[in-house]
Amino acid sequence: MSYETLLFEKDENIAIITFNRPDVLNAINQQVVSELDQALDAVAADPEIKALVLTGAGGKAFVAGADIKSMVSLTPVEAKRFAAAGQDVLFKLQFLHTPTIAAVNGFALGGGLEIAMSCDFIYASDRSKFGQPEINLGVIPGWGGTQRLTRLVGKPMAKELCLTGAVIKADEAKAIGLINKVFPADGLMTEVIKTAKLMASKGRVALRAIKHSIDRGFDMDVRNAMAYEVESFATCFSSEDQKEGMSAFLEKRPAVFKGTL
Ligand code: CO8
Repeated sequence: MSYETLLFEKDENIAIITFNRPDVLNAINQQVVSELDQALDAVAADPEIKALVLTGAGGKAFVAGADIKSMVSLTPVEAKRFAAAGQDVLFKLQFLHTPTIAAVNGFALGGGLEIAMSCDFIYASDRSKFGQPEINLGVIPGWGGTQRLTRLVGKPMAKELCLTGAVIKADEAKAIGLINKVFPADGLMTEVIKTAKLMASKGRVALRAIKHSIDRGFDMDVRNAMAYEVESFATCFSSEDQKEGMSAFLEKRPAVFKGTL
């Protein structure tokens, strides 16, 4: 599969998708949305891939948002279609079975922040900047910003960011719980890949069960969420990985997970 707006590479058992429109700070148009959709399908279909990293080309931006040039003359119907298509792809990203990290290496604004928030967590360079500046364009976030941001940082902070369009630096983003870790720019990818490979060394069934238990459980009442966790826990016991993980512990050797049921 070849892409015009993305780079897709594999490094052992992790995949790296790089948004690759540096001339426009990797802004997202319809082509990027559909290529990202295809790339996520490719990740889901590849049994070797056990973790995914998303990042941006050019050193200045992760993604500076939806492409404003391609949005300026949208009708309400077209805007609805563009927003819905983006949301569908970001649900696909959020509910991918493999763990995902957003490696934010510059601006993550508007749709860019919405993509990063659809990953399991965000690592960022100390030069990164985050915001939902749609208010400055006379619109609102349309790819989940009002919802994912609120769930990550709480209502007052999400409202402040969306209502003012303020752009915050990496240290502030970390302080409000939007991102997990901040690294010097030249060390970001090394740290991201190290963490992706650490996750990829674990059992596939348990990785998937943890992701879905946290993501789906978060949207349920606590009793149903706990029941979902019980079912997910039990499912792990049908896997070779559970037998290998526990046997390895008892035999005092490192576990070698094969990811088979
Ligand atoms: N769309 C299109 N082009 C962009 C975008 C963008 N989002 N961001 C930057 N560019 C282009 C610039 O136009 C410029 O192009 P050119 O060289 O041809 O003039 C090039 O990238 C470099 O940008 P700047 O010269 O502006 O670089 P600066 O370092 O001066 O500024 C900023 C960087 C602060 C990031 C600035 O470019 C900026 O403010 N960009 C726009 C950020 C923004 O408003 N993002 C939100 C967009 S709206 C959105 O994401 C909604 C998502 C939901 C969609 C729902 C669908 C209906």
